[in-house]
Parts: sequence; structure tokens; C-alpha cells
Amino acid sequence: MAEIVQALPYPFSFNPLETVLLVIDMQRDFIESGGFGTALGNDVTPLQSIVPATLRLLTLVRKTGMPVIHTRECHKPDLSDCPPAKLKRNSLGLRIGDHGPMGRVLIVGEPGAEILDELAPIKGEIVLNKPGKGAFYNTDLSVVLDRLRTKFIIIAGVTTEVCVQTSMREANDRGFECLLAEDATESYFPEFKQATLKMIRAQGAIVGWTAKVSEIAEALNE
Ligand code: TIU
Repeated sequence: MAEIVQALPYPFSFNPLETVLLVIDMQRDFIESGGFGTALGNDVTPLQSIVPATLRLLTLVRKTGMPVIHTRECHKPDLSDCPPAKLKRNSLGLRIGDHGPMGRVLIVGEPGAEILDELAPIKGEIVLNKPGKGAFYNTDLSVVLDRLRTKFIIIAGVTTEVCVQTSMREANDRGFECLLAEDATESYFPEFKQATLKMIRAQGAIVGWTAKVSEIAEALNE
């Protein structure tokens, strides 16, 4: 049964039985002060503003029974999955693996790598650790989506132009139809967020669609 979201650049038609919600990297390291986002020289506070809309999206998707997949950008404690080029890229402050106020930066199992309490995965939801910006690179995401018989992906998370956009492009190239939740994604740079939304839906949804959480809720009669 097809549902229709009043999305941009034109309505997004999807079957909830073939849809997953992919929540990208809503981790303390990006959203709370003192982690990786701060180490890169950013003011992290704008990212905190999307927590309520992301929670609303999670809540309504959970109600429908659609699968939820959370990702976390993080690395093994020995950094064997972190290419030297990524490790040395940040020369401003703390680097990946350094000890910071939320434990070792971007390392699996450390407090900073955890998803925000408000958005924490619940029983049955899938959590994928990813070493890259894209959610498909060096992860089991393709296998998981195949097993769930996924055709459509609703995407939320941070940051819009880095891990979210990379993951959305990867998914689009793999044949998934993707809808980005506009108010459940954020960037450290407002102009980058707006540019990303525009470039995703340009040229007849060249990468995918965008819509507000309220528009997704409407399509799901919530
Ligand atoms: N720096 C930045 O904007 N983002 C990242 O490094 N990772 C994610 O987007 N998750």
C-alpha cells in the first residue's frame, strides 16, 4: 500500500512495509560540547535543535513498526579501521582516539561515541558502527537492507552535508528511493544545510526527496 508524502521536488510515494528509517550519527561526539565536533572547530549547539523533531520522527516510525537503523561514526580502540589520512586530517584540536571530556574521541564504547540518551535505540533496533562518512562503506548496511527487503529509506541525522549526504548518495546509487527529513537533520553551517537540501532534490530528485517531519507524519496518518 503506497503512502504519499508531500515532499520536494514532488510527492514521495512509498510502501511502509518496504521502508526503513536510517538515523545517522546522533552521537554525543557531534552534538555535545567537547567531542569530535568541537575538536573540528565547530559550535555544536545548532545540532541540538533537531533533537525534538528527530524524536518525533523516531516515535512515529516506531508506532508504524518500520525498522529503525542507527549509525555511529566510530573506530576500533586500536584505530586499525581509521585510515591515516582521516586520522591526521584534524589538526585543530583533539584527534580521533585522543582522550577528551567524553572519553577517547570517536572510539567505540566511549561515552562520546554513544547516541544521545533521548534518541537511544530501543530493543530490536539495529545499530551499525561505521568508520567512514558514508553508512555503506565497510559496514553490513547493504546486507541488512537486503534482509529487510528495503526499497525506501527515510533519513535523518547529522551532519547534513557530510555523513547524511554521503550516505544518501550511496543509497541512491544502490537503487533506494530516499527521503531526507528536513527538520531532523542539521549542519554546523546553515548555508551548507540549505545547499544540500537544494542539491539533493534538484534536477527532478537527482539524489532524492526532502520533507518536514510533520509532512511525513501526515502521510502516516499520525
Ligand atoms: N564534521 C562533520 O560535519 N561531520 C562528520 O565528521 N561526521 C558526520 O557528519 N557524522
